[in-house]
Amino acid sequence: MAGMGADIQVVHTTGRNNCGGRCVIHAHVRDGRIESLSTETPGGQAGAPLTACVRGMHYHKTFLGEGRLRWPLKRVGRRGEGRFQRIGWEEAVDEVARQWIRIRDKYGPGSRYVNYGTGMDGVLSANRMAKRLLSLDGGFLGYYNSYSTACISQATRLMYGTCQTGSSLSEWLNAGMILLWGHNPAETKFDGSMHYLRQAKEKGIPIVVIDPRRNDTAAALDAEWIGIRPATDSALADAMAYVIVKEGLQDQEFLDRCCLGFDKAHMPAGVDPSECYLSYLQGEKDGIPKTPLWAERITGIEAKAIEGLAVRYACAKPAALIQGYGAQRHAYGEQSARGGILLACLTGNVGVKGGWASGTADLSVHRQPSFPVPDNPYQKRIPVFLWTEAVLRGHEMTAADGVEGGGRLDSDIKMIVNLAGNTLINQHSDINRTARILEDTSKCEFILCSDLFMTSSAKFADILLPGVSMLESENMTVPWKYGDFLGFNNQVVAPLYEGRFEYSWLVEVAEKIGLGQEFSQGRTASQWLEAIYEDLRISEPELPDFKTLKEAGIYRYRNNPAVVAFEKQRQNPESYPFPTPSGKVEIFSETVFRGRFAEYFPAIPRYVDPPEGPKDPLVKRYPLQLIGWHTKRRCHSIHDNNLEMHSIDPQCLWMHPDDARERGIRDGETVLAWNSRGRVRIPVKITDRIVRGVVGMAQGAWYRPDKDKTDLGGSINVLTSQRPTPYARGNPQHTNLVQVSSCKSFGL
Ligand SMILES: Nc1nc2c(c(=O)[nH]1)N[C@H]1C(S)=C(S)[C@@H](COP(=O)(O)OP(=O)(O)OC[C@H]3O[C@@H](n4cnc5c(=O)[nH]c(N)nc54)[C@H](O)[C@@H]3O)O[C@H]1N2
Ligand SMILES: Nc1nc2c(c(=O)[nH]1)N[C@H]1C(S)=C(S)[C@@H](COP(=O)(O)OP(=O)(O)OC[C@H]3O[C@@H](n4cnc5c(=O)[nH]c(N)nc54)[C@H](O)[C@@H]3O)O[C@H]1N2
Ligand SMILES: [Mo]
Repeated sequence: MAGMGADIQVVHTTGRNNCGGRCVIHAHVRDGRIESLSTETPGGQAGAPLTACVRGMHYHKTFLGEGRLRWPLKRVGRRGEGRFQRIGWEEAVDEVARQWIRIRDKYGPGSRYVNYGTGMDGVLSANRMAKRLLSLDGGFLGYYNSYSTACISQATRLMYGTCQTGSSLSEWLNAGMILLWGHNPAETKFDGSMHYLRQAKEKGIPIVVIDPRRNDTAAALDAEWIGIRPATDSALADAMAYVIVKEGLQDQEFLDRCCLGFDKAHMPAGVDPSECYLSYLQGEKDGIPKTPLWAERITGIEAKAIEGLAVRYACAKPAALIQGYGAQRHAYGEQSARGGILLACLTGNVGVKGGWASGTADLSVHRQPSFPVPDNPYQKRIPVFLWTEAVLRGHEMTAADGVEGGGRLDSDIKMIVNLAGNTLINQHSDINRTARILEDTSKCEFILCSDLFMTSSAKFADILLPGVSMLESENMTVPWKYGDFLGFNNQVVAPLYEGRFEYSWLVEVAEKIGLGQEFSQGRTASQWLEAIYEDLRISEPELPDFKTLKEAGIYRYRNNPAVVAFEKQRQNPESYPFPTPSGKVEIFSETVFRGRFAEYFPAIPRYVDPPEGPKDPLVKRYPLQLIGWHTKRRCHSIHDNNLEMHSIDPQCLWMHPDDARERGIRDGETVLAWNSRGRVRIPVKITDRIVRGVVGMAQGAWYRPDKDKTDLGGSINVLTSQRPTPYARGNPQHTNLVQVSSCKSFGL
């Protein structure tokens, strides 16, 4: 792991945050201190380079900088107030073990919950380690879904039966056209996406970006931008489908052979054929053909532009419609995701080189290692977004709330383990509501947090433990999404203060509750990494020995077969059915049609007006749609306390010039954005890079309330809602209505 030069030692390592990529980092260390970081230069690597971006190059300044938690803390004030007292590690471990058992015995194992948190996105994830111990000692309430892809993943599974719908990114270079739909990899990375998109541009492949903002990707690639009203993507998809069918440009052969429910002739037996998608498009039941003009009124995109886009996409042959996750983190996010998949099927771009099946587009060519968690003896699971509901009224929650594993939950959540995560407050919706729920110590009785900093979530801990960053501990990393490598996260410097890697104190908790040997199997964290790696080498024989991986910090696989998703299914659907109940791509879902969702969730990918969308009567009071996005200068909330990063993308509210003029707002002034859930004070940026009627701010800024609970940090989750999406029960964090005024009008 180390190369020597004068008295500088170079340690090769990789990042482990959930930031859309992994970077190769060379840490230059002298006398146990990091002097600087460097990274690999692009060019010459097989596949996409892993050159660090601005976040990676700031790891040492963020993680070893100001404000680190120094020692274990115990709450002394009201919960959430942020008053703590220093305690020793022994007392902390004692208290954790005591509550762990007390709560299990009093309320049952299903009252214990490990909160979503992705600060440690390595093989040794603090959450998986905690789940291992909980599983060994009776179980815990599990969750499914993520904050990232709840809607798109459920939608993709509904239509294709799997989320493995991604092909090799090099296939983009075979496309006749690329549509980036709610996708902004110039900021969100998605591993090597920009590497291939830049090559596609050089080849002259037309690239179109569909987004309420002219995002950084559109700017970087000088791509055509189609500005859409948020949460209306499936209306655009419907109208594009309408045009494609009207012009006879659909791939009828693929639809007939591989899809269910497009037209009357291909509907499941026993279902009224006019429930099919084509009947809906033509307005057979509602009398409304889904024409470009119909969609113009909903999406704000001119009918002519919709027509042109539809024809170009259908004629490009093959074309890649690539969905980010931005259009699905919405109130009817399932439908925007299904709309993209529908278009890929309609144009026959599934299972062909240079096409793209759309949907989640997961791709795994190599086996991914993970830290072993034994089967959870308590089998019930909630949708991850509903954990606040499970604190409030878990004992009432059933399948109607998305509970899996049978029946009602046995208990409310009484203990939360929140390690390396900020979804306890900052990253979950409706911060004011969440805070009210957590402040009540008679509801959730014990909250355990570990972090590096006093985040808004950490303030809600009863016991708060100081962790160690990626520069002070070891881990192994896998690609974020598409990548052909395995990374090693080497320790570079000694732990700061009394910080400890979560594994080491979890072993002590395990010992206290009599499970030391079962939990650790006698291994240190390092030994676990080695054992997991050796197991991986059995199925990935080209991997080098452990020492070689560690020294290099990265291993790039040589053997990377090119993948085209669903190639076999397309060629021979009889022998290789799609993994859905019908064996076909389910444009019409009988599961939905006959299921308990049918009342409020359609069986086909059609547009539905979402709550807090542009047609909600609430627009009279809150006339602006508010969206968020993932900024290049943070990984969620990480780096926000690194002031050096602020100038890279100052936190501000994007607003269209006409909306600003109507409100007498000037560029750069501080405004108040509010709705019934909360208030944020934030400087405004007036720009025609965002469509009219829409405002937006990057998600992840630290919540900093003043004494009236007005947030001064620009934290969007003060304004977002906890209303789950209809089918996935996902997070609708980009669908919000707000009003914005100059602070001056309030005398502020
Ligand atoms: N720099 C950085 N990169 C990251 C992360 C980070 O925090 N920072 N986080 C990583 C993680 S965990 C994830 S899950 C991914 C998230 O990846 P995404 O969810 O794809 O990222 P977002 O920025 O939320 O959304 C992408 C784009 O969708 C647009 N958008 C919003 N609403 C709509 C809509 O209604 N319709 C359309 N068409 N577009 C819309 C946004 O303006 C944005 O430009 O990013 C990963 N990469
Ligand atoms: N409004 C809105 N909200 C969103 C989103 C959105 O688009 N809009 N995106 C959602 C998405 S996609 C996601 S994935 C979630 C992300 O939600 P989180 O995973 O909660 O996001 P982070 O802010 O990255 O939180 C990581 C925490 O871990 C800490 N940490 C970092 N490294 C270490 C370490 O080595 N050890 C320890 N102990 N702690 C560490 C950091 O200080 C930070 O507090 O947010 C979701 N929230
Ligand atoms: Mo995410």
